[in-house]
Amino acid sequence: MWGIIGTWEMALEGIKKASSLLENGDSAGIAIIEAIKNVEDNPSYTSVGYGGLPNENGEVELDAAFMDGSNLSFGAVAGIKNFKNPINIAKELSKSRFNIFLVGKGAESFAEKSGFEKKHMLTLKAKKVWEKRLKDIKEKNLSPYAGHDTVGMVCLDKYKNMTAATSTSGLFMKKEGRVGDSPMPGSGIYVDSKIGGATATGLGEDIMKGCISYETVRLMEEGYTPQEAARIITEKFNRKLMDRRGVAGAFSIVCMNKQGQWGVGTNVEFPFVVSTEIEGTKVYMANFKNNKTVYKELI
Ligand code: SD4
Repeated sequence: MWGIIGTWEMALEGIKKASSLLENGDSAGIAIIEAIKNVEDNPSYTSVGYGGLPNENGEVELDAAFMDGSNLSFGAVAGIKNFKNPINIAKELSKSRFNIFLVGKGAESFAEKSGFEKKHMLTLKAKKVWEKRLKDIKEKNLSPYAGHDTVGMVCLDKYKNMTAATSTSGLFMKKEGRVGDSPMPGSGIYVDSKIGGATATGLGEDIMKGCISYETVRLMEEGYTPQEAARIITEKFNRKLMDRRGVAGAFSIVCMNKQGQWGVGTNVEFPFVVSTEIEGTKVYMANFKNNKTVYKELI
């Protein structure tokens, strides 16, 4: 049995590619990286990799993480500039015993020394959006932070190994050096091949307060199905944020267990993509209705 689940519709092409790799017997490590790279390389997606929206200074700073659920190896970069595929660098770091999570200049010099491909990641389109937002913030008193999507995936291969990976440009108009949940183990990403994996997307500042990827995996370990685990964590955490802070940022989780069963939890409208050996590739739309996650297949 193989399977892969990913956040947002932008994951579709990459997931299709990963599915054929998994079907042909490639590993979850290889398949997930191909899927994430597909999103990083597409300039029409303005929240991941090339074409990602910049920070308030107009610079694209990227976060990415990779986790191997078989040995719990983890690697991540944050706030990295001018490298084409941050996910490749995160995967490389996951092979090390020490220094597995590098930020900013340190991440860049590691990437340069290791020979990773450099690229100026700000597209003309992203620059125009940034310029317009600067103007709107000044003239219309608009919030600078609206609009942000991370690609996160969890993958299971035929050999029962699981991986998880994330890649994002983070919050549009973020402060220089700001890091979200996506590269943080337990918050934006977690996987254990003996249980399952989860990944989150949404407002990193809030997601970090609940370590919701780890919590979802923990509930699966306790015997909950992925759908129950994702739903319970989402409802509980949303309530907690509302009770304690009076406000809850948008967040969503997707997860998969070691049998290839999957789940979704969200407090907003949230499309996601799943492909398994049994059900093929499908796009779903999840929603938060009466404090519960509901979802349906998109045609
Ligand atoms: C962050 N969680 O940096 C990311 C952004 C995101 O949907 O996923 N948005 O906070």
